[in-house]
Amino acid sequence: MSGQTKESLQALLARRKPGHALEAPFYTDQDIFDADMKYIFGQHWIYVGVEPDIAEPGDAMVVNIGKSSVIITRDDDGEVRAFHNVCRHRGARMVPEGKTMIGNIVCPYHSWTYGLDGDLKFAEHMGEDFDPKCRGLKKVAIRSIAGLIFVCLAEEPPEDIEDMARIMEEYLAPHDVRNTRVAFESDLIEMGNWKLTMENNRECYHCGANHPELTIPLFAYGFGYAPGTLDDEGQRDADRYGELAVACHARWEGEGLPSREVEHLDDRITGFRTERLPIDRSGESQTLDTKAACRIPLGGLKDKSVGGLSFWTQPNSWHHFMGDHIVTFTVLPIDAGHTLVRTKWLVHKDAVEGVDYDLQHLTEVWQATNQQDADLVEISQQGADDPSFEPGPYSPYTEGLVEKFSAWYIGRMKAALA
Ligand code: 3BY
Ligand code: FES
Ligand code: FE
Repeated sequence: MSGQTKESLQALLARRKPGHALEAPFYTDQDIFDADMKYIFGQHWIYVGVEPDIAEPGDAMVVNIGKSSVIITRDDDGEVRAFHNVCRHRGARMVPEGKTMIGNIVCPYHSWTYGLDGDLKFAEHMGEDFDPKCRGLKKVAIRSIAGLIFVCLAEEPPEDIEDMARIMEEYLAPHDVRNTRVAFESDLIEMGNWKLTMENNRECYHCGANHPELTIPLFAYGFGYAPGTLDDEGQRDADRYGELAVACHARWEGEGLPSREVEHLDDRITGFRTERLPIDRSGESQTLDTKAACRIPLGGLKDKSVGGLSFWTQPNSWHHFMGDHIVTFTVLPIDAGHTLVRTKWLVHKDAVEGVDYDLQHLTEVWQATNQQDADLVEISQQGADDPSFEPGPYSPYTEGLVEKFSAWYIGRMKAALA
């Protein structure tokens, strides 16, 4: 980054008005996008997928984080490992994006061959002085939390992921992520900056007007509302939600299911929040009829109505863990105005499509919701691109978590540039 760019970014960061959307360049400017990739996606723990993506030794998944490409694999001892997808000879990209099975990692260019531990095992014609021990693949830090895979591109990754791990291992254990299977996966390219995708995810102010499917199982009132302003029906619903949440939390915790809110969104490097939220009607799952989509419960859960354990991380993920299935979302920036949202639906590993679950029943709520959110992100970006754009205020009642995302982002960028 040029000195001038750094100074103007520092000035923008310094004058950010708390409680307001960010200024337009944060959503539109290529230099700021490059800084986001360097300081946010290059230095924090990034959620990339689940252990069931690479269930067996030799399974590999390549995830691109900006210009960095990472090979995530399971070695012969069953350990998950991550390497930069850059050949140590002349740098060729070795494995294309997506999932595959590999015995070794073989570079297509001159056939240098690496083991699943990253060691260089074979390189022809390199002469006597050549030391293969110095040419192993560069490692990327990897941490699996109860089967959710996070990687960090930094040389010294933030150590506070261990605080998140300690809490989340306990919350996630009942859903036994490692014994699930990816039943369906979708990649949706949103026509907007990644921060608009994240801001949109952190509120349900827009849910009532935009998510007819999601608001069947999910209570929008669980994400805040201005007291004393609802009509009679709205107030009844909000009160019902409040009472249900208290009763459910007590019941679930009595059953050994951690449920109460834990929130460290803007006071940690590795910011996160979790809470088990009640589901409306039958209480079972985030489906159109609120009934479990899959007949086989996760992790041997006996109680069908365990709500949805939600887990949100900074900078790039959110997840919903129910009794019968899991929906997990990864946000991967493409450029200043485009963002990939990768969604995976997980069911018990023994569940058979058409027998234990119907794919449409399993996926229809979030397929519809994702498209609605993509449309909202697109119109947000159009506004940010408009010369008349001026950052407006967040609602103190329904957009408190959006503020926490933006405040975290501004704080992390300031720290990186200091
Ligand atoms: O998926 C989430 O994180 C929820 C549901 C809708 C908006 N958001 C707060
Ligand atoms: Fe990979 Fe030459 S660049 S073997
Ligand atoms: Fe939404």
